[in-house]
Amino acid sequence: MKIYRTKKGIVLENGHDLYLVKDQNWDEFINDDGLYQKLTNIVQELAPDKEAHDWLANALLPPVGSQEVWASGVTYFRSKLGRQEESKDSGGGTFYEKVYQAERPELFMKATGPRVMGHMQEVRIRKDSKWDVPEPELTLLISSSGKILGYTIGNDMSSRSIEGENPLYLPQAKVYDGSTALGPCILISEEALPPDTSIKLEIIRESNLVFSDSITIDQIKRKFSQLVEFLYREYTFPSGAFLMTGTGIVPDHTFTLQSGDKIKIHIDGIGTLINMVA
Ligand code: DO4
Ligand code: MG
Repeated sequence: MKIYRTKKGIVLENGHDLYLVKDQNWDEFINDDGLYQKLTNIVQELAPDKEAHDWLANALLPPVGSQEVWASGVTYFRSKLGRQEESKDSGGGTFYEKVYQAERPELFMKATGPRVMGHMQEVRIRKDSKWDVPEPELTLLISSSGKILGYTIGNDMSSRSIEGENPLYLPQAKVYDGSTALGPCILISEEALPPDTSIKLEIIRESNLVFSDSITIDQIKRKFSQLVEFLYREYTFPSGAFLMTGTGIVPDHTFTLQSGDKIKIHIDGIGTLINMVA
């Protein structure tokens, strides 16, 4: 089952049916270890809203309230390689290899909820950056108790020139206005995603496909539960949290994003997140 945060309330999608749940506080609604069962009950009690198909696409909000969005780094081999290349003059050959192998994952704070862009909203490139990419990332919704409740699509917009110059510039490479997008919905599931779940990135420039690649989630080096365990070790999340799980797709060094590009990220079972570059 999928949930959407919209201007009219929370919309629940079950098969072809949509259900409008009004007057619910988003943070309280999603931060619930029994969320899947709650959705199952709603489907049994509420009649489908036939008109919701007509307005849903135009009423979408980013699927995040007051939750923080965190991100994982160097969880796929391709990310390790790409970062070693971009930082070879600043010693990246060793520290990215070390974090890829280490027990402790790289975790960083990406955005507070109100800063997150949603489906069809604009993301940004920093004005002081010369080399920029989107990072298409499966993103976990986690309750305040640390239970993985669901999955959404994340775009971890990144400046490769700033991160490559010095790893201590990571927060500036990663955290700026318009650097985070989530959506369009959250897949709520009691089951783990199938290992062959594919993440696909397409970048369209003036109607031409200028980049396309895909990866399956079984290529990730770490278990999602391990990432969550480290994130929650010494930090509390009163309304739950979102955790991006890292990118397995990195364009080669000749590619950089441009203003006007359209970024499409598709994840099997969840949907497609589209953002335009401002
Ligand atoms: O080490 C820097 C960030 C890595 C990252 O964002 C990723 O691997 O997705
Ligand atoms: Mg990333």
